[in-house]
Amino acid sequence: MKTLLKEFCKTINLESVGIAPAKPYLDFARIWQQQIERKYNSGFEEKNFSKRVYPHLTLPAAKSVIVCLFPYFAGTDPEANLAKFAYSLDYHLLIKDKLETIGMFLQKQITGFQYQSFVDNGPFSDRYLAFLAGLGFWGVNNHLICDKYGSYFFIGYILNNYPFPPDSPQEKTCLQCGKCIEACPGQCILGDFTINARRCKSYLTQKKDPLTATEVEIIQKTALIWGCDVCQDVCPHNQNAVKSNLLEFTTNLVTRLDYQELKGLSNRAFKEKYKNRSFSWRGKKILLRNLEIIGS
Ligand code: B12
Ligand code: SF4
Ligand code: SF4
Repeated sequence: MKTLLKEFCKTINLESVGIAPAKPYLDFARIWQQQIERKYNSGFEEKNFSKRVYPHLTLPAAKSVIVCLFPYFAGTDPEANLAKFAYSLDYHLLIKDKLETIGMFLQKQITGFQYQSFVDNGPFSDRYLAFLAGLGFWGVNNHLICDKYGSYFFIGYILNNYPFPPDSPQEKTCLQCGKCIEACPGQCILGDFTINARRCKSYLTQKKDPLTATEVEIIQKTALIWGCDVCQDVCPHNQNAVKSNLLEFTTNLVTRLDYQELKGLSNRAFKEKYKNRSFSWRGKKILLRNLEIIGS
């Protein structure tokens, strides 16, 4: 069944697919507990600690997790003021669609197949699942990295009740060159494979509460008004990253927002125009605030 699954995934252009076990994620629990105690969590993560650790709380019959990588690198636009992960149509919608295609295929093959699919919004750490499924290795910059696509990929998964045999994690880590630590505008990469998310520019561009002077300074350090790519762009593992083979991520791109254009849109017109873009989830006001901070 695992071979059949992988063959099917290839027909929808998914090359990197692996299996993580549906057992308590105790290694992750230790790291997550430490991040909460140090107040280095962003607040965007799943709030229920037990749900992050015990898969059976989400799907009582869970036996395995199918994990897929979705490469999104489409080149770098030097004029961009959005981070690369936001260039395409909303990845949540694109990926959910593909995961549902896989789920429905398996429902036809396996009697009583139960599943739930997630991307970004699920209870677990997506990176940790992809690590367990053997799809990549840890970077000091916090990313999960793979040989072909570097770290420019999203992670989606299908928690399910079929006992697909798990894959083995990779034993290597990133080159540990330290370039990301040096270049990070928030100086928040701690060197032990974790970050202080509350100083991460990506977080600050999404933060709705008022910003402190230090937070404004962090945002001003680079030109992006949504997200941050510095720790990926400087990473040697991304220097030869291959362009995404998924057309959804290389076409219909928006790389830049214009202050005057945005200011001229009513909230309704903004929603209508950008509702299918991931950068719209915090609303027009936050994007305008960031454009004002950057001064572009
Ligand atoms: C909250 C969140 C954020 C927050 C906090 C990020 C953070 N690093 O914690 C903010 C807003 C800052 C953010 C920013 C970004 N995010 Co984000 N985010 C998430 C989210 C929703 C939860 C992450 C989380 O739980 N963090 C808590 C920490 C402790 O967990 P973690 O980062 O998942 O993984 C750590 C542990 O697993 C630990 N670990 C566990 N086991 C082990 C074992 C060993 C041996 C080691 C060494 C480490 C280790 O190491 C990891 C690093 O600390 C996930 C989706 C999801 N549900 O998982 C996406 C996710 C992590 N984000 C993603 C992306 C693309 C980004 C950005 C690149 C977007 C951008 N361009 O601006 C940046 C990158 C910033 C960075 N350096 O991490 C992708 C990452 C894909 C990848 N290749 O790694 C994810 C997985 C979404 C997805 N499904 O594709 N994000
Ligand atoms: S820049 Fe260097 S230290 Fe940072 S993740 Fe890449 S290889 Fe690791
Ligand atoms: S995304 Fe930017 S601010 Fe966040 S850790 Fe990476 S370089 Fe630092």
